[in-house]
This record gives sequence, C-alpha cells and structure tokens, in this order.
Amino acid sequence: MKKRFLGALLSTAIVVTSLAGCGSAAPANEAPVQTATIENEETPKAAAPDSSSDGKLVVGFAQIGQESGWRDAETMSIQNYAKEHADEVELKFADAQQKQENQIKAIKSFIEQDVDVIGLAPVVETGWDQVFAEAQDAGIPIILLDRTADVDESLYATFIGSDFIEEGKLAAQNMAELIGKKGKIVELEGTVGASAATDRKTGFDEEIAANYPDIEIVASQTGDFTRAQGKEVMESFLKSNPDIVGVYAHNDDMALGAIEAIKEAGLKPGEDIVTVSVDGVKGIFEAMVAGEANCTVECNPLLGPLFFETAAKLKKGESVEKWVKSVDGVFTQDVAKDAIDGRAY
Ligand code: GYE
Repeated sequence: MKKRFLGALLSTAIVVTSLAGCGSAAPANEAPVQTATIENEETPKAAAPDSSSDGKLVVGFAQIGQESGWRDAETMSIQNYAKEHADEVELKFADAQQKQENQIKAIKSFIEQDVDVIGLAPVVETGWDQVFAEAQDAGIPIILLDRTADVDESLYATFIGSDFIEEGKLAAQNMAELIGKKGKIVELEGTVGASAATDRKTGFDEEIAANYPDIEIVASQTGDFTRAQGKEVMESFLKSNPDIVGVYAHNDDMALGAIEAIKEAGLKPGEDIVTVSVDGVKGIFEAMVAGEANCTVECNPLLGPLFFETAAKLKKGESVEKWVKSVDGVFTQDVAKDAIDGRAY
C-alpha cells in the first residue's frame, strides 16, 4: 500500500510510531511505552515512502491515554499483538492523553496515511460525527474499542466491548448483598461523558432504585477513572457523609484511591466501608486478598487479538457483528485468593 504522510499538511501534527518489528513483548502490567507525541511545528517526519507495510494489515489506533491500570493492560494487549504479528500487521498507535481533540487529530492523520482500518476508544460519547464521516468518505472502516460513541450506526463498523449497564446492575446486586440491603452509599463516577461511566451509573442507580428501597446513594461525583481523583473525591465524601457503609466506583483504580482515603480517615476499608468496583485489575485482587476491597465486576481489557482479527475481516470486506460483546465475571473477596494467580492483568 502506498503511504502519504501528513506532517506538512497540518501545523499541529500527531506523530505516530509504527510498532511493526519492534522489540519483545512486555508483561501486561508494565506501563505502556509512549508512542505518540504532539508536535507544534511543521515537520514532515518521514519523507521516504514506506514499503515495509506492503501487503500487511495497516491499523491506526487512537488510544485515550493512561488513566488506569485497565487502560495500560489494553494498550499492552494491542501493542504486544502487533509486535508478535509484525510480519502481518503494522500498528500506528497514538496516545491522546485524555483529550478528544488529540484523538480526532490522530484519526485525521490515519486517514491521511490511508490506513486499512482505524480503531479508537472514544474518550467521550459525543462529537465524532464529522471525523467518522471523513473516514467513511475515505473508505476506512472504524472499530470502536471498549467504549461506544453516540453516532449513527452507519458511521462505524463494530463496537468490541462490554455491556456497561449490565456491569452496573451486577455491581448493585453485589453491593446490596454486602451491606444487607440497607444503608447509605456513595458513588465514584468515571470520566464525564464517557459511555463506560454513563452506563455503569445508569445500570447501578436503576437497579438500586428498582429493588433496594433501603439503600440510599447519598453522593455521586466523578473521579475521572483515576486513582488520585478517586482518593480526593472519597476524602470529601467521608467528611460530609460520616455514616456511609459502602462505595461503588466505576473502576478499580478509583476504588483503590478510595481505600487509601478510608484508611487515612481511620476507618477499615472492606469492613467499615465496603467497596464494589469494575475492571478486575491485579491491584484490586491484592486489595481483596488483604481484606480491604470486597468485589469487582470484571471488564476484559485484553482486546488486542480480537481487535486485529476484526480489522483483518473488515479489510477483506467480510461482515462483522455490530457489537462483539465481552464475557465478564464477578469476583468477591472469598474467591480472590484462588483467582489472583490466574489473572492476566
Ligand atoms: O473500565 C476504566 C478505563 O473504557 C472500559 O476505561 C473502559 C474503562 C475502564 O479507564 O478503568
């Protein structure tokens, strides 16, 4: 495939690094390599035509950033697949550092480079119509990975990911069991406008409202899916709500931050205040084994292989399901010890 390079066309260019043929795979829990930078000058980075990707599946992926352990695991899954299949695939990976505008710039850059398929995890749900239409006009299919976008279905090929409403419901049922179906609880929300946050809140709040009249959600605020903000918001929750018995966090990282806040307030996480969160990362399993966390609803981040297999089908013009749903489990303290060694992320 003939490549065109964007650099000179944009005053602010995303420089993506091709991962085909890079070094050996790193373990899933290591921090991902930084593979994209934003440049504010007119610098065409690669002038020579790239013949190395001839015949390969060329995929651009616009990642959200590095907000959580879950995100790092997903990035490694994608990058490792590309490294291990360097003879068949070439990955152009951009880290948007939590900004939608950077994801849009990366997608435009992938369109300019005429990749075969574009993937992204949309940081928020809205604001994608125009750039997705540009990709469609260029004949490049879009795969939504792990978060949905609020656009017409015709603008993307498929969504690969979990049912976040179901995750929220499962979290609510487990919370109810843990607190004897009564008491005041608080909620740490994910990134405002992200499908994973909106739907995990809807699923949880509706399940509580419908089936557990004696449970009251006394506060609910965003912690942006990060451990630092989860801790900060939990600190303020604890000050204004001293009688809470549980915290529901839209991801494990925020729950881990909340656990720190609970300890610093002189209380016992896992006992005085129970935790239920989503993801199933190693850190929350360690906290469950230590008795400081109570339950996690799994959300599989190891989507790399499925992502590339789907991209290969799309390149060949084969049809794919509009939603390829991940199958996830629920883990509680009593099974954490046996399960922890088998966790891949
Ligand atoms: O749960 C959270 C991450 O989009 C499903 O994003 C993903 C979520 C995941 O930051 O930890």
